[in-house]
Amino acid sequence: MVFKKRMIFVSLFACLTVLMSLKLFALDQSHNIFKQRREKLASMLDEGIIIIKSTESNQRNLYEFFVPNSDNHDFIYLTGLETADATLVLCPGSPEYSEILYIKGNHQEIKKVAGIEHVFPPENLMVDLSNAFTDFSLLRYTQRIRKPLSSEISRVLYNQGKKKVIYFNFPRFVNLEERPPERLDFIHRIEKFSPKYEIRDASDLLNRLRMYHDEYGQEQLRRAVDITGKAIRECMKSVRPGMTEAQLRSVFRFVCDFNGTDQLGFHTTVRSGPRIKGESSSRRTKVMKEGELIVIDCGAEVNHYTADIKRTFPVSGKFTAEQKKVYNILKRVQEACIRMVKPGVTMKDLQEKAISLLDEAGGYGKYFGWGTSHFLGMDVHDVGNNLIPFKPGIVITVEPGIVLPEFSVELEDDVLCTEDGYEWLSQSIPREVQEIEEFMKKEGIGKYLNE
Ligand SMILES: [Mn+2]
Repeated sequence: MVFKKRMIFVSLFACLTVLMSLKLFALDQSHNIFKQRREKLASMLDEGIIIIKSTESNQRNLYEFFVPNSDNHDFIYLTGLETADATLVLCPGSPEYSEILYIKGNHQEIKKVAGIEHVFPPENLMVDLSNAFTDFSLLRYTQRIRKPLSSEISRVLYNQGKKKVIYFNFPRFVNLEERPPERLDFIHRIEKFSPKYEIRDASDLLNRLRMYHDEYGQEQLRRAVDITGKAIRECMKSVRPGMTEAQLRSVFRFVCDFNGTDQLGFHTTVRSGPRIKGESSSRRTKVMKEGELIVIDCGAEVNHYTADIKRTFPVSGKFTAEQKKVYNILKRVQEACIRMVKPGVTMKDLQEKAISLLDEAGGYGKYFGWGTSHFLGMDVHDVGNNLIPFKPGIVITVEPGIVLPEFSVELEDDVLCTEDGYEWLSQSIPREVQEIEEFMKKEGIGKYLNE
């Protein structure tokens, strides 16, 4: 009897263990951030399928902030993978084949990272889609059995209505002077087969998703800001008259690399002395002189998320009285704008506030010639609709400046909109005059580089 009881107990325990491990496995899968993102995207879809192609690089663009792999960010956002020649197909209308990935490499590993069950080599894509775009009801029963995936996509497309809707990742920016990206050939080829295909831009859905950062995205941004802060501090400690702007840029890059960034989110600017109108300042190499102010505009990138921060500090380690006065005006204006950030506020509100405060402080509004804010995320000027009121999860920069003929002061900070206000991600990077001057007395690595 005792023995039996023990047996029952042991089997119960074994059953529980199995159940618990299954539960854990299920939790693990549902906690895959990329899977969650795909499910959210799928829930926004009213009909059709989504095809997202990875890209090696995008068109040469007209904007300095559009980094070479910007076009790949949708694919990385949804899969966590950055392999070239890969295609993600989402077919939410199919219970069995809602997510399919065509990609090179170790498929077991890929399944784990992306949380996708159906992974195939890239060469299967055209065959599978050719079958899928053939009317399901025209297929013989044997074809349906042998090609379950294609039959499923076909069934979904043909059952949903008169139009066969395909969402596709078109580029965000257009440069008509350059050859169009190759992936557009693929979508145009599909379009030619039937007037029933309706090709829509997946960015209409993806922008609405990507502009509100999930926990994972927020965490990567905090890490990117943190490393950027370390590198800026090192630049403050390292600078001295006689050093070139390029040398200070290399200090920034070194500290970022040292702290494990994958790459920089955009080309670093180090500008000493006044801004010159029309000059592209990102590749300057000028020697920095006593009495000048330096503006550094920079951002480390962590897991494809970038910071975007500006600090202004004196080459000599000490602000002049005039520099200090103007700097403090800008600092107060920027702070007031940052403290405005909360749900419901718009970018236009911040812009108007910045201009009016700069004007009140002594007519400085006319010395500020760019936008106060832009979205920040995987791209340094990230996707999102900048006309609608803020909601929790958006991350913006707040970056007013005062550009005088003699010198310019510029500050840029990264701010997350929360439920009831904001989180100032870059607040701890030195910005008070006294704090900067004290900090600059310390020895930095740049001071030893010419020994
Ligand atoms: Mn910026």
